[in-house]
Amino acid sequence: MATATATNPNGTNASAKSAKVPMVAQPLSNEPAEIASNINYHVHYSPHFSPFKFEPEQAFFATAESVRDRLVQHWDETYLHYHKVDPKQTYYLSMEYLQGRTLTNAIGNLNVQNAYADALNKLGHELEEITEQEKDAALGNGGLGRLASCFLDSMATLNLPAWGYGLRYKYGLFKQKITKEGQEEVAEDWLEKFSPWEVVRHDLVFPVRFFGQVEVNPNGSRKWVGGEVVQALAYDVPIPGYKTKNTNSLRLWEAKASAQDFDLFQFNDGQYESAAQLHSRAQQICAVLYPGDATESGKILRLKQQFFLCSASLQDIILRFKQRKSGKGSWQWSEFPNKVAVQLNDTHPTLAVPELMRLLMDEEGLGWDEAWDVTTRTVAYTNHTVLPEALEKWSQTIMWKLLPRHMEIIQEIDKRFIDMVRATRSDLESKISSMRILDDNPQKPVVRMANLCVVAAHKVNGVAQLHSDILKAELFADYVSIWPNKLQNKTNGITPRRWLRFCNPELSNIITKWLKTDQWITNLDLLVGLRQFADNADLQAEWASAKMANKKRLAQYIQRVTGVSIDPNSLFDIQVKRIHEYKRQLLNILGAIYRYKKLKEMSPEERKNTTPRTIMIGGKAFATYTNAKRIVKLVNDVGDVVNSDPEVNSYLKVVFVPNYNVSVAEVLIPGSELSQHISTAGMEASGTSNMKFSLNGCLIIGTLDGANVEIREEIGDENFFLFGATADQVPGLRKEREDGLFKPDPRFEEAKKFIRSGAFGSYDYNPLLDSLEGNSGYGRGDYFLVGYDFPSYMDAQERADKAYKDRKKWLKSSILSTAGSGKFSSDRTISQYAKEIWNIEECRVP
Ligand code: F58
Repeated sequence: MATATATNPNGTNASAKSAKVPMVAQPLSNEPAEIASNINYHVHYSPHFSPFKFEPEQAFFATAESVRDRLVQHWDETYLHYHKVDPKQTYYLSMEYLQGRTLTNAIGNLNVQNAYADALNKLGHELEEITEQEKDAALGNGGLGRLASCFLDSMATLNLPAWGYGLRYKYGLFKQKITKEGQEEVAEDWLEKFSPWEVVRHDLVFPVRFFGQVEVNPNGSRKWVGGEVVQALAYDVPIPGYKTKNTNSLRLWEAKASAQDFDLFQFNDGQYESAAQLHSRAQQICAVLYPGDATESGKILRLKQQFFLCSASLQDIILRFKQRKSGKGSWQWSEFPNKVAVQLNDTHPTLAVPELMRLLMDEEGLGWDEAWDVTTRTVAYTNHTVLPEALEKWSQTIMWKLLPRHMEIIQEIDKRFIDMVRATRSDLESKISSMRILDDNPQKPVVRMANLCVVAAHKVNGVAQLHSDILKAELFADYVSIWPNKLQNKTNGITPRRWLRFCNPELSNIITKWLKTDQWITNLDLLVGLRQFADNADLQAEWASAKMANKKRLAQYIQRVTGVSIDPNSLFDIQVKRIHEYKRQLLNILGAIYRYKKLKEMSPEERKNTTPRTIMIGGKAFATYTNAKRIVKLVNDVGDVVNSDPEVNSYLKVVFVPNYNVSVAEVLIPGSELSQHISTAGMEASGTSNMKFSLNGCLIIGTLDGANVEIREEIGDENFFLFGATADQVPGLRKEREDGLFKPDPRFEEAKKFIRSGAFGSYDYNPLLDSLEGNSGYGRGDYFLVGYDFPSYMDAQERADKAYKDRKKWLKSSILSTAGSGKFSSDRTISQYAKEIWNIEECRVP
């Protein structure tokens, strides 16, 4: 028999070892030997590669398939149980999910890590190496997408009957390459081989129409006809809860055209492109996450994606409502909101509102009032931003073209809203034009999606207390005066499974040991129990050694991906998030530049008194966001100079971490000691990485913005390096700047001048630096207050340097950071949504 050999780092021959393990399907066994047999069964009977190959890649796919076996069992039981009990269910509609890898999380939630590690050993492999084979599922841009994924984990863990709906993009978020020019985007095909986690449901296909026209029937009813129709096909991904049978679904839609749409005659006539026109148009829909929308065709494509998600999901939801056991063909539509909650993750799925109205009226025959009552009692909306440029507005012209019936419905919602305000609130007359859904500005008529959401949703929420307060006081203030109870806060959270238990097993074991229970994994408030030991020398020693192990692992990673060697004894200072001017990576790097300059000016003796630091910055810039890309380039250029400067490079390193994603975060966060959350106050809705860092015992340097405010409240202000203007000062400070009253700190001027001197190469940084100059004008006048906050930022950094020297005190703060992070579990967030918005309850699979 020809046997391909695979040699793992231990030098064992995996193929030879696996040849001794029988190939038997034993999907549910917990015995390592039987799990090994089951993996081997998949290697041979679910083949995806040439026979007899058993390298880590093959081992990963076979392992994943064997894990999927047991997930399928739980999944089917969950489906049946929900069908039997028929509880109210939540459907979370999101254009984005940042799932990351699944294997570690799945075997962790199923509590079979050790059994799988042993099984893989029997097959000549190491679990850690196998998990590294998996590609991240990156169907999202950043915080909003990752939040959706944390929510799915919590919904399943809390045994809630709740599903996710999204799109199955072929190319998720781009891969970031760093070249001499700076960031380069490369398409990442996460499905290139295939995803072992998804299951295609060939029986779940729904037609989705675009373009066409509205036909009026003799009885006055209206129907959307013509245009192009593509099919939405369901791919389900199992979402296992932690140590529970409940396994929910993430349903991702894929767009397809049918065989009838293929023009065989044209094809045989050599007209290949036009023969398959609809097929290629269908393929475009799920081709990429967030297609560029600078052009009209890009805008239409993005709108198509949004509608595709909404229409397919709602048709599915309605079908399931009708198929309920208790429905028996005589369902009452007024019951729909008692069985269905639809949550809109930002405005991207807003079209769910007119689509539900259309389906109820035009397909199911309901009248306007009844359909509106059902829709508004069903739908709720989460806002994730106050940045005006990020509030979605769609051109009415494009909307009429693509979705004519929906525009009629939106017009009617708008009209009725105005009538209601006029009839009940004459005092708001002057506000109507800004509260309306349609902005009829003849230059550029648009639909304001956030306004449509607020009018149609029964609940609207912000994602941190400060953010929700700003929504109530500013963006949505006028609506609050009409519907005082509609606006809520739901402070974001993160799943403690992925973000502590699985990414940081060293620290998790210490926590479990000291708390004498591992219940904290599902009841994160128990972490407060660590407070009483914060000064304990034994705990501190264990804590420090876990941190050191994680720092060493991180240093190895940095060496591997950048070639830069960093010192695990230096202070590891990390800022990782999307690159955006409001997040102020520029403030960070200007601070680093100033630090470098001062180090250069010091004598060797003086340098010895400083706190050695490794500053790591990572994140992706939107492909078309020029200033963000210049920041990426600057960080890389500064790193090149600083890291190769023998005078100072044992006191300072600056590293740009390429291609930041969920898996990279899982290595960075456990090894962090200080992390930067330094947005201009009032601009970051919440932030969620701040919670991940804090949970892993990392101290925060930050502004009073987003969830930082609540984190600081929980962990204690003495454990937080606070600086900067507050949200309510910001408008006044901008005004002062416009009036020419701003006096820059000399340290700030010195840092900028140093860049302009060419110290970091010949790239032209003037356009970037000019954004910090002047008092007004587009892209000028330091809108994000980098200059204003610079001195207090530098002072806070100095406090951090000092604090790091007092080891005991630092460790105590680190322990207290973890101890105070209980509030930021997404289990808490989701319980609040379940109770205060969705009105759903646990439905545990026995
Ligand atoms: C983020 N929004 C917020 N949007 O910025 C962050 O403060 C918050 O913690 C997080 O949501 C979760 O609530 C966000 O990530 C996007 O990625 C948009 C997606 C669509 C294109 C524009 C960016």
